[in-house]
Amino acid sequence: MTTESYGGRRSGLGRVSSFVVVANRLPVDRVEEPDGTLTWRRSPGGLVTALDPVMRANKGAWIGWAGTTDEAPEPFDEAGMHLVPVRLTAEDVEKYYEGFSNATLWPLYHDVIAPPEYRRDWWEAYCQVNRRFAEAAARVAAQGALVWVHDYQLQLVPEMLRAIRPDLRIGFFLHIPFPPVELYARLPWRQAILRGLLGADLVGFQRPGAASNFLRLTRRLLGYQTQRDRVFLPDGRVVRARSFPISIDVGELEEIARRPETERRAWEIREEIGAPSKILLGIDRLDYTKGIGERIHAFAELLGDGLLTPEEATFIQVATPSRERVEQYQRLRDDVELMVGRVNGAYGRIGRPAVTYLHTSHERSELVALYRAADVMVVTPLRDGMNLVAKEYIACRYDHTGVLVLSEFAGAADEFRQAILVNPYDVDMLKRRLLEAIRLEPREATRKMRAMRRHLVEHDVDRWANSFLSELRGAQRP
Ligand code: ADQ
Repeated sequence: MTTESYGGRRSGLGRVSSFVVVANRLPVDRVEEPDGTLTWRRSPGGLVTALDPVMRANKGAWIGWAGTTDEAPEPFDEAGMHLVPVRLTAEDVEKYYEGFSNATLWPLYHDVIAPPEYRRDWWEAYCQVNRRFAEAAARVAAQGALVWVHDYQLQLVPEMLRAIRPDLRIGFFLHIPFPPVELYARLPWRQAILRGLLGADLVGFQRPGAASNFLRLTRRLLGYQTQRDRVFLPDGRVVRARSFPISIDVGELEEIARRPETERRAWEIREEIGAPSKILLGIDRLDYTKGIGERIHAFAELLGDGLLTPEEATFIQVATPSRERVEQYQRLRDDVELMVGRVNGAYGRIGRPAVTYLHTSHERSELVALYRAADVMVVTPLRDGMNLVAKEYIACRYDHTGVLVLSEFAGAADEFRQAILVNPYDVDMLKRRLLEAIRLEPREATRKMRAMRRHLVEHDVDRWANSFLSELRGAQRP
């Protein structure tokens, strides 16, 4: 990649970059300082960490929504990046983001765990907002630049951008699952979205199965020819589609995990919840795909059956607030909180809850202390693109202790066959796996954790970003 065009100008269009990321959100959050001034702080998200080295080396630009519905701020530089805010009105947020992205695509792509709603006005807003992002990218990208578009909110951007700027190399990465033909075919705008994605030179997925779903759909719904990971378009272009499993910054987490103050905090957490022999931990966005209710239900049955006592094991569930204006999420919160209340009413004691439930966001250091405190990490989504929490737990267990219970339906299950794998829909299996994890012999736990860490250390987030970008760079010149 070259940097020579950065800082240059394309007639009357302002600053341009040779590397451009397009994602729904900018990688910064607006914060108010104690003196009342408004500033930006880099958000803790994994994507910004992953792309940081490429962004700095190429003085990259990032196009995204700033998270408010006020007038979008002018482009600005922060944390070594050129940031270009895209404006969303309150109506855009309601229809493009909460509507089409999170109440149509999200449930459809996650196996229809919740019923998707198909509304034409949401689709129109999705098209309009995708066009706005594509136009912003077209203005910022230097001649021949590399543009990397992210996730389900922006699936039309590759095609729209290519129509304006055929000189660019365009990559797209989907962070969530891509559904099988039988489910995807329900989408009233199924062909338009496939065409949108095929505007890219390279389409990346978390799992090989998602890439094959996509390839099969281009044959079935568009009649295109495919060969292995390639799609042949009528205009002669060739698009590649394959899996690039995302990862995390292992070194950063391990460093925090090794700090004495982290160990102290982990010890404090154990004391504060009544010093149980085993701590089970769940950390998830409060989302119906994560299987939070299923795992608490299984844990409660184990207590009810007398197979576990709260002295032996307690559960900490961190459920990060998420999409709180979408109705399905409001209902989920009520259901989970009702369940936690019932379990604690039945099995908790004073100073010793059966389930400690936290509906809050936490500093990274506190999350790491929780990972250090947890004897068993319970990651049981009903469907998940990857699940970074599973990888974060493994990264923090530098001493090879701890047991991971992992859903077969998380992308991470492809990589961590040594985890205690479970079908979260099967409550009896979930109960058996939880017991197995709690009682796993330490030597066997160490053997499993060592193998999982070896894989993770070799496949960290730098490798993910580099492998995607080097393949994109090698894509056929437009
Ligand atoms: P998510 O569905 O958000 O991501 P996940 O991969 O687990 O799910 O990432 C969640 C992140 O949020 C983790 O880094 C975690 O540490 C952090 N987090 C969780 N609770 C928190 C809290 N209370 N406070 C602070 N941070 C918290 C989507 C897809 C996934 C895919 C990722 C990345 O749904 O399948 O793995 O993108 O591609």
